[in-house]
Amino acid sequence: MAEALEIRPGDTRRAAAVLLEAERSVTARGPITAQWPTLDLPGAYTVQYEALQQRLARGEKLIGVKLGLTSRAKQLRMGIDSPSLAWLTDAMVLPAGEPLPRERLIHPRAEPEIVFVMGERLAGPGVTAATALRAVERVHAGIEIIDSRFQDFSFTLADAVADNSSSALFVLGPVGRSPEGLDLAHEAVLLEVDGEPVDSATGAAVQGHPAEALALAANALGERGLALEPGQLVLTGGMTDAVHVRPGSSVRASFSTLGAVSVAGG
Ligand code: OOG
Ligand code: MG
Repeated sequence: MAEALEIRPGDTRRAAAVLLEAERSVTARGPITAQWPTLDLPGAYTVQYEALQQRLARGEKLIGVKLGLTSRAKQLRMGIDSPSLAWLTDAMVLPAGEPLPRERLIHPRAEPEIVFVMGERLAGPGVTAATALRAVERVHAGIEIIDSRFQDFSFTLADAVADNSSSALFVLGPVGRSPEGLDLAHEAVLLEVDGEPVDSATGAAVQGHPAEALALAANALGERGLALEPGQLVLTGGMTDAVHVRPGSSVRASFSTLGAVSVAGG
């Protein structure tokens, strides 16, 4: 089996397949860069895109993108100081109220995020936070469940990008609000584990304003000839550090105007 997991430098398809297999078999592994030390960021995005193609080929539907490492709290925790972009598919939706499917997860962590639902197509270059926000139809609270395929969440930026930024699941809050009249820099979140407050932040933690993260995504996609499409979701990145979701525990994110989202640890 160990031999079957070998990744040869330059073999993006194989790297993608190995990461998807780690996810399927719920088995953490060492970083890809240990086997492929010259894997750079463009190469990592190629692995990530290849993994998306493999997900789509097995029937998953593309539903949007997620930003990673957009807040200082997340960047400090992971020791990485630049944001990343990754893909969301319908297989990553955890319906509100459903407990975490623990048997499918290695070491899940939860993080509160502000989520946009696009009303219009959006692609760079030149997208600003203001133009980005005008393309948004609704804003939701969300909790992302991340689950790195790497042991101890230990990785370089290239590893994490190849691993679709530790994507696993996300829960969308039930309240969807028009961005007009919302002050997302001041939108606050209180994160609680089993009813105990553990962290808090405002939308300003995410690149100064979550719409800056959205603009970043649109510009990065535009550079690759891609775009955000109407109806797609954009997770703008963890506002606080992520917290472990232990069996039997529950995590709740209460937002000031976007409502609350909870996840039971299963
Ligand atoms: C990388 C995923 C980052 C976020 O919101 O910052 C991410 C990780 O922390 O494992 O989803
Ligand atoms: Mg996240």
